[in-house]
Formats: sequence, structure tokens, C-alpha cells
Amino acid sequence: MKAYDGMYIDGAWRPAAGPDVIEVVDPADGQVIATVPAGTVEDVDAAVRAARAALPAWAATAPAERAARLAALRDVLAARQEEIARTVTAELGAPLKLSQTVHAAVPVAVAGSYAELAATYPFEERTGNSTVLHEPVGVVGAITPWNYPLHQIVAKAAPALAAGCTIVVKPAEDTPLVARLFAEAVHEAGVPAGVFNLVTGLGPVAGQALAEHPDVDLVSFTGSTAVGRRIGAVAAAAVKKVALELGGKSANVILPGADLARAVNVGVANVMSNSGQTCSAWTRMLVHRDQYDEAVELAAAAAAKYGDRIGPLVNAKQQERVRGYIEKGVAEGARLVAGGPDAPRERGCFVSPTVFADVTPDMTIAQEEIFGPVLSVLRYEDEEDALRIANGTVYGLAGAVWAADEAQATAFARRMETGQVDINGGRFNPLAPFGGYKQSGVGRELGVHGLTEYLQTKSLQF
Ligand code: TXE
Repeated sequence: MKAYDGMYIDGAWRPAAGPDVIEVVDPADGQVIATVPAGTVEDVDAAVRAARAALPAWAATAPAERAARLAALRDVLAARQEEIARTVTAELGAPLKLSQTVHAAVPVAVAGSYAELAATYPFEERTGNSTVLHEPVGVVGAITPWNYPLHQIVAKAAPALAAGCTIVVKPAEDTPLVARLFAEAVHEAGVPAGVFNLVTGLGPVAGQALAEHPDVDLVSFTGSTAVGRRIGAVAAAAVKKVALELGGKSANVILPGADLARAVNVGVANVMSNSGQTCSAWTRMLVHRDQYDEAVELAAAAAAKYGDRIGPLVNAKQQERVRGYIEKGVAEGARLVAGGPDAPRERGCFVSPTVFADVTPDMTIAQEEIFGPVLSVLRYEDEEDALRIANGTVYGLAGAVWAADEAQATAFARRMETGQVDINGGRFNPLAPFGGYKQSGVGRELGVHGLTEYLQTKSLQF
């Protein structure tokens, strides 16, 4: 057990203002692996002041210099990938292979993409008799969740830095250790003091103080819809900018003629990966009634193969919550074909990979975000019915369409009310914008669209 102290503020690890600490628990066995300081309003205020003081100089740096720092950051993250992967496995519980290939690898790609964008983005352009300047929004307050703990930080910090903003990050209480590693990486990359700051702490204390701080110009939040709504209200009251990346209930639509086995297997893998703790997970599989029974059989078999290899959930609270949803699915009449609300194990926050058949669109498990390894398989009559079901939730974050004919899948995807759709499996693209329609959020992350969230526009008329 290691007791870390200090918050990364103004380029150095400074003692926290108060004595309280947060215990970091390995959810695979319940052991406390570390403690970090629980930041207070005072710590947040010190960090925001440092970010404000550093803003004018950083905003005025040449984009090429910001690009150089981001390239250095990418290189440090790449060099420390194994350490990052082991840290994510310890505090999140993700299997080491997933931590290596996703949790540690994706941030390298994202940091690299912003090194390039900082160098190439037209921060100044001409239109008619005007020069349009794309200037940094200012001081960013970033509040991030634990599910992809490093990615969520990099997806905010990298574009903020590329834009010329300074930033204070409040990471999730479950996963502060990889956030500390990131602060070390920023330091090693030669980012000037005060440009990036880290305050560990509880959401309702440090998170709220950051969202409410009058000297924060933009709050960028990823997490639950309930907290997102509160942060949106706080930002609206202060007329400050806000970006929200919230929940999802994405549809995986398998059209007749698609490669059913592939669509089902990839679909199940998508939901089980990271133990289902992915906001964009395709948690509703939509299958034509003629292929429904076959799809259910394939999905149940695929899920049964995973077992505990998917890893535990992040904490006991999430485990309870997911088990509650599984019980609700059973109570509302869905048919369990894999997994189920098994009793809590002696050790670890595990939930078995679970598949429900005979799920109807109005059931709770077809409407609410479960955030666990739980797939609902729904039946549709025809394409219009599939579209109605796919669009029939308050969310709209991601989705998938499978068809023999790519044009048919694309035509369907165009009619989906959602921010991102994978056609016949898709492939991750760090430059593609990511974010929600409807209650899945406000704003976009990644690529050039992610960068523009951190910019504001000024025009000079001549
Ligand atoms: O989220 P919270 P939780 C969803 C998912 C999950 C549910 C609950 O459905 O089951 O949310 O997870 C900080 N003011 N997602 O409880 O509480 C908190 O410290 C300011 C979807 O972990 O929203 C953390 O840093 N900040 C999701 C962050 O908000 C506050 C990822 C997220 O925690 C705060 C995670 C407050 N009053 C959960 N209260 C996604 N979209 O990817 C908490 N926080």
C-alpha cells in the first residue's frame, strides 16, 4: 500500500490543503492498494489560480511550440505504456491485455493526433474583408470518469493544450493513480508550470468546486447523466461554456443478409469488453424476427465463453447496480440465456457476462444505461421497426449497422439519431468526432471537432 501525497499544481507536487485521503481499491480482490489526497475547495482554487496565471503565456505560444510539447507528451506516454497498463489494471480491474492494447495505447494515438492538429489547424483564416481568429476559450475544468481513466483525461487535456487553453483535471475517485502518472508525463514533456494541473478528490467536493469556480471558462465533463445535468445547470447559471459526454444505450442493428455470426460475435465482444463499462457499448442487439432464435443462441454461446476473463466491475457499488438491473430484467419478463444475477463472490466485484432474450423496447433494461456486461437482444419486424426501436431511447451516443450491402447499412445509419455509427464492424479512428445526440451530451471529443470545443472565435474587419 502506497500513500501518495500532493496534487500537481503549478508544475510541482504540492501538499494538499486538508488531511483527508481517498483509498484506491483493486476491484479484483478488494485490497486497498494506495491512498491519494482528497482535494478540497482550497486545492481546487489553488489549481485554478495557477491555470489562470499560466494562461496568457501559453495562449500566446506559437502553435508549433504547443505541437512540440504534445509530441513530447505522446512519446512519454508511449515510453511508459507498460506502467500505465499495470496501473489501470490495478485500480480499474481491467485484464492486462485490454489495459495494454486499449487503455494505454489509445492515449498515445490521441496525444499524437493533437500534436499534428496543433501544427496544422488554421488558427487564423480570412473570409472576405475579415480575419477570423480561433482563440483559446481560457481555463478549462475537466471532470473525468474511471471507465477509460487515462483516455478520458487525454481526450480533454490534449485538445485543450493544443488550443492554447490551460486546464485543471479532477479525475474519478476510483482511478486517481493513472491520472497522477499522466501529470508526471506532462511534466516530463516540458509543458510549462500551471498549464496542466491535477486535483484528486471527491466529486461532490472537488468536482463541484471546479465546476462552480468563477474563474473556470469551460467545464468539460464525462460521466453520469445525473451529474452532467447538474453541471450543465451550474454552467448555464454562470453562462460559462460546457461540454458533456454522458450515457448511452446504443443499438447494434443486424439487417437481414448480414454475416449473422460475425455481427453477433463482434456485438457480444463489444458489450463485454471492459466489463461493459463503456458509454458507447452496443447494449441493444436488434435482430430480424426470422433470424432471432439463431442470433440468441449465438450470443449466449459467445457470452458464456468469456467467464471471468472480462475482469471485475470497478467497485462494489457498480456491481450492486448492475446486479439490480439484471434482477429487474428478470422481473419484467426478459429471458436470461447467459449469466444472471449470480450471488456476489467471496472476492472481487465480478458480474457474469449476461445475455437477455425476449427483451421488448419498453423494458428498463432496454432503456437505461446498465454499465455492466449485459446485452439485451430485441426482435424487429422490418427496417422501419428496427429504426424506431434504435431511435427509441433518450440517448444517442453510438451504434452499429450490419448488412451484406454497405450502401444499405450506410443509408440506415444516416437515419439513426446518434453521434457515431460503425458500419459492418468499423474500426477506431482517433480523428473521428465522438459525442452524443439527445441526452448523451453536448459537444464532441477527438479530432478537429474536439479541438474546436476549446476554441472561441474572434473576427477582425478591415
Ligand atoms: O458517475 P459520476 P459514477 C454512468 C454509468 C454509471 C453511472 C454512475 O451509467 O453506472 O454513470 O457512475 C464526478 N459535481 N457513467 O457514479 O458520479 C466524479 O467524481 C462534480 C457513464 O461513477 O457521474 C467523477 O470524477 N463532479 C460514463 C465523475 O464526476 C462530480 C462514465 C463521474 O462520476 C459530482 C462513468 C458533482 N456533484 C459513468 N459528482 C461515460 N459517459 O462514459 C460526481 N462527480
